[in-house]
Amino acid sequence: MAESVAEALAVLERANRRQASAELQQQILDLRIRAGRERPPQSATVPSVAGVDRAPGHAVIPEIPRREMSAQRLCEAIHGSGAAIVRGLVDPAQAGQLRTLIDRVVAAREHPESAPPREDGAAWYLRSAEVSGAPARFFAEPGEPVSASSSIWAVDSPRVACELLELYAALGLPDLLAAYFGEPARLSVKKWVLRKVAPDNGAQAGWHQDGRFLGEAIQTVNMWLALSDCGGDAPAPGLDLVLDGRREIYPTGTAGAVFDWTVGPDLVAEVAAECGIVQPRFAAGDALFFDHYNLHRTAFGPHHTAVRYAIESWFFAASTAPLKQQPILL
Ligand SMILES: O=C(O)CCC(=O)C(=O)O
Ligand SMILES: [Fe+2]
Repeated sequence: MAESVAEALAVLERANRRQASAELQQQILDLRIRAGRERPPQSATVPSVAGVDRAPGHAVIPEIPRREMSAQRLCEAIHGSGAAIVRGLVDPAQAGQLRTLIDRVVAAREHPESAPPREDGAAWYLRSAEVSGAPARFFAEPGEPVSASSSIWAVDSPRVACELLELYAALGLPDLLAAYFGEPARLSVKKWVLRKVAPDNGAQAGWHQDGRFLGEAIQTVNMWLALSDCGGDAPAPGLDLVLDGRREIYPTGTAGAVFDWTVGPDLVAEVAAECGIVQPRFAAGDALFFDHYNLHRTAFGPHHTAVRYAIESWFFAASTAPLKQQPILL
């Protein structure tokens, strides 16, 4: 990162910590989006995958104790089994605060008259001129029934995005990911998403690999942070994953697939016959790490009665971050 950018960010972030300000939050994010477009040269060494056991048949996703989290451990788990779980990455109180923040952002979008999108101290829901496009809509047209599910780009809430950036720094993610990628990591506008998923809302949950949309000439890590008790027998939907370290992109739109972007159930069954499907149970604050090769879907089932909150943060190796995804300086 250019020193002038780092200095400007440090000044803005210190000022926002001293006195929270909607204007500062917007400026911080704008600066990070502008700076995210620069591509640093690829540099250092990356963790070795030489000894990783890619044999299918691991029965569970490897778990890494929070204090033992390292680029090497993450790399071994992702390359070996397709994913890793870090329990209690965020403590339950902080997970609760993040749920409250997501509700506030959803309210600002849905009911701006009672939940102002902008207050002096908080840019709750404000679109930056640096951002283009829009996430998939989950809200109905006037007159249609309103879905309880929401997906909101984190950047559309500078207040929340700034808080998350501070959290990621406190967790040591920038250094951990730089060691994983061998270069700095970027977030992106399009793949940094606040999620509130309704139980059994009728949505078809499609098996997919994010590499299908993002391309394969990339290096990524997705940190999917559960903010609700979800998955498995929990009342809220989690994620279903194929335990697969093979790292190949499967064809979509075939083998009984409902959509052209999903992997058909017959093919999923074939792949899973060798490696198995897991429906992990998550507590609020648990994090799941995987990359663009992971085959997964949002879980759905009749036993779900509760809303699930989560934050999806796709990190890219800076030199491979697709400009279309609108990279953001981490
Ligand atoms: O939160 C979900 O249900 C979907 C998440 C997902 O597909 C992802 O993080 O790639
Ligand atoms: Fe996904």
